[in-house]
Amino acid sequence: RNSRRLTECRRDIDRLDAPFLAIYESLIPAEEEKAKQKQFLALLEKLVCKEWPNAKVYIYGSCANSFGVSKSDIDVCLAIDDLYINKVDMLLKLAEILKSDNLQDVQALTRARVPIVKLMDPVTGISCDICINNVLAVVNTKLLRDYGEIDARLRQLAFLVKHWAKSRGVNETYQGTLSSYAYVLMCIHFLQQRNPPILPCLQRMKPTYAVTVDNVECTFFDQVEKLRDFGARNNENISKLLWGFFYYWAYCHDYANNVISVRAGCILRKQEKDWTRRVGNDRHLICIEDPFETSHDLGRVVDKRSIRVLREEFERAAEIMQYDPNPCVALFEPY
Ligand code: 3AT
Ligand code: MG
Repeated sequence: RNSRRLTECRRDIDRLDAPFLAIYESLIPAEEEKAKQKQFLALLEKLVCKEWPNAKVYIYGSCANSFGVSKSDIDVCLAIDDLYINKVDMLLKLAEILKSDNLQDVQALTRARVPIVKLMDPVTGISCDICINNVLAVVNTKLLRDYGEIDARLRQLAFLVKHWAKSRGVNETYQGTLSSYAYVLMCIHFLQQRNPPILPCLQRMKPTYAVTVDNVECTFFDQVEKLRDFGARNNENISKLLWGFFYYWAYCHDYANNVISVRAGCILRKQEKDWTRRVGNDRHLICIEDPFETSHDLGRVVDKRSIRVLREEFERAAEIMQYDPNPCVALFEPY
């Protein structure tokens, strides 16, 4: 498999920097889009608070973690401090309220792993998923956003990786490939591992932020404005990093033994996590530890078929980054 392992980065890699940055910039949502999201959120808050005055409305996911490309769906979490709440009943009630306010395509998906209401706002064209009390997702959203503020290269890398994954059809958890959340964690881990590092490990620094959610203690250093120079000793640019990212996942990652961990800021062994064999549907064929729910492997959706698809795509991308005369086109070719 690795017989064509590359060794050194192509000489003209710097030439690719401007075109990759241009693609990154074309993916950033316009201010106008952000304003529409705010407008939509205000409407939602009004409708929710009428029925549940104690509920709080949070956005999480890519619209709040700074890794959202233009036209992303909004992920919303209703937080309600009531132990006896029945999520399914609440979602059904919510769906009713939203329908009667003329929102479109309102659907309650109450049997999903995370039950949600889906809808579309005809005024702004925004699609949205609403869940209840998924507060850990709100906290992991903050962790990602804080990492995003440390070094601009993380956002550039993550946008390009997500764009690649969507173009190549490997951002489909229903088909056994990885979530956007997993890809962003892979990018953070990768930048923690550069030499010199471009990102620190916020969860190993003195905590300045601490919450306990669903019995999980979430603590990390969040005064990221103090870390703006952290990656200054590393002057790798985005094209080199994108090349390195695919090179790592194509040829360097030890899929049989290793787990990547943003929490620990290093590679862990599958052995120490007891992720060495299939348990139920968790096959651990590519292991990405959730930063807070550490027993949770974000690669668990990946099966025997999809791991092949993923690794072939990493290899394809690595070869394009190394040899293709015009990688900015070939990399994102629709599959
Ligand atoms: P897109 O731009 O929508 O592709 P996203 O970051 O919004 O990217 P998702 O819509 O897949 O990603 O997920 C929304 C958020 O839900 C992201 C993260 O805060 C949380 N999340 C997603 N998958 C998991 C997971 N397996 N475990 C814990 N949190 C998750
Ligand atoms: Mg999303």
